[in-house]
Amino acid sequence: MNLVGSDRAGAIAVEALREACLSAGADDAGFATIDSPQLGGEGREILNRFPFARTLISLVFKLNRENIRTPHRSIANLEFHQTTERANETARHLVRHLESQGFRAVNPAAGFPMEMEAWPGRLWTVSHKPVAVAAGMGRMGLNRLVLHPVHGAFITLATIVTDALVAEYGRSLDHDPCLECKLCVAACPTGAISGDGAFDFSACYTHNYREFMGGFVDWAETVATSGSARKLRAKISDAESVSMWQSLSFGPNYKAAYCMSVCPAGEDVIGAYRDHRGEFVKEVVKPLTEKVETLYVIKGSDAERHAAKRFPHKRRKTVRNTLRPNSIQSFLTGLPRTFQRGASEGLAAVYHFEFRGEETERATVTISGGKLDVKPGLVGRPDLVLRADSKTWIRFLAKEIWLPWALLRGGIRLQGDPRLLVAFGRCFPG
Ligand code: B12
Ligand code: SF4
Repeated sequence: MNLVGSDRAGAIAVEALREACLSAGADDAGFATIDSPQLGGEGREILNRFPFARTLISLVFKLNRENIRTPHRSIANLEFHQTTERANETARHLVRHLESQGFRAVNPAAGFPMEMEAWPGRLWTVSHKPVAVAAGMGRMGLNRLVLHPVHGAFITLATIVTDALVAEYGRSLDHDPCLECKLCVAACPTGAISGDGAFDFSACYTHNYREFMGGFVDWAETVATSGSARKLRAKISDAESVSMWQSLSFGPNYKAAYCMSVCPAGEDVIGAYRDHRGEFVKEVVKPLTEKVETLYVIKGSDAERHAAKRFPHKRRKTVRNTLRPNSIQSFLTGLPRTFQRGASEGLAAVYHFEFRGEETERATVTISGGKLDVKPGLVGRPDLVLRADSKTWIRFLAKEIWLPWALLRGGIRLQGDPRLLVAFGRCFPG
């Protein structure tokens, strides 16, 4: 299909490009200009990586619902992997088509591989959700997934970044598909989704991504430190090790995605929920909430407490937090991802951090009313001042050195009530 100069200004006509996307295999497609205010900071992120970017093509791929909803993880994971494969293949095919017509274009991965060298920071090159929203493909639901007006949460997203111009860009969806039914809140086994819109990244990531990235690091460290096969088996069952093997050989297995499975949003999905709510809960929600399975949680986390209270029939297994900062910068940017608002209850304190040595940095961390605020520089009156050699602090967080030792050697110094440091630690368990 010829795309070049489909209109007089040299821009591709919307219908021609949409048709190309659908016939390549996408179930829906929309277009956002790189200047769209709806992209927030994502437009700048994309331009930093792809300075030629002018248009973002958002591609939507429908997931087969029952495959995702079943409590049998092998079926759900095959559906995720195959649809992601299809997304990558379709996007790659379209990039070839655009390139053959003289445009520059790239298709960042729908999921993996990612830029692992950036660990534990931002690993992905393009964030598909804000692009999809800016292109009018859906809106963010309470479950933090983009809800498509027809397919609801049951979609995989991909993005093509190109220098082609499109004659008309998508407008944001005029209605919100989220019903605020809060089934996603009720179904999440680790309490990652809150009714007030807060998302506990660490809770979702620790359980759902047990056989990805950091979960693998925890598994490998347990193997390395167990000392004998018998001691290893006491910590990791054979079933867990063969599951890890399966993930390494066939593609990593997500442990849940229940927030997607139970979501009734979307024209094609809503019927069963609207007409027979009780049946819907019995057939779709209950098999997941009642499933006996292992939940991976960090000791002392809000997820551990939530799982014990809401899902006492599910086994809880405590694991390490592997989102370990490797620099002061990643320590500060990572705090919001590991902050546990439940564990912070009753704490109201201002912390001043002053780092010296390899990295010099000053920051103010305020914890109050279950909220965390991180600001550069020293702001307000501190309740505790922590001055530390940057390397010592990072090694202390990685549990490579002991706090009393660091205090004795002067690598870390405190001014104020030391119990406030213990309280700080409780807010970031693991
Ligand atoms: C990081 C990520 C995650 C993280 C964080 C999720 C989140 N809410 O952002 C985790 C591991 C928890 C995760 C889980 C899942 N994800 Co995910 N994920 C991504 C990824 C790579 C980027 C997400 C993103 O841009 N967020 C947007 C920013 C604006 O969100 P934010 O809330 O401000 O910031 C969060 C992240 O930035 C994250 N973060 C920040 N720094 C770092 C550093 C590291 C190392 C990591 C891991 C995360 C991280 O923490 C923040 C707090 O939530 C995209 C793929 C992509 N390239 O876009 C898929 C994607 C968003 N995920 C997707 C899916 C399907 C899932 C799961 C259902 C996986 C599954 N099969 O079980 C769950 C659902 C969880 C949920 N309800 O959100 C789909 C969503 C489709 C849709 N309908 O919207 C995407 C778009 C993949 C795809 N190609 O389709 N995911
Ligand atoms: S499950 Fe209900 S509340 Fe959660 S995102 Fe879907 S429609 Fe919204």
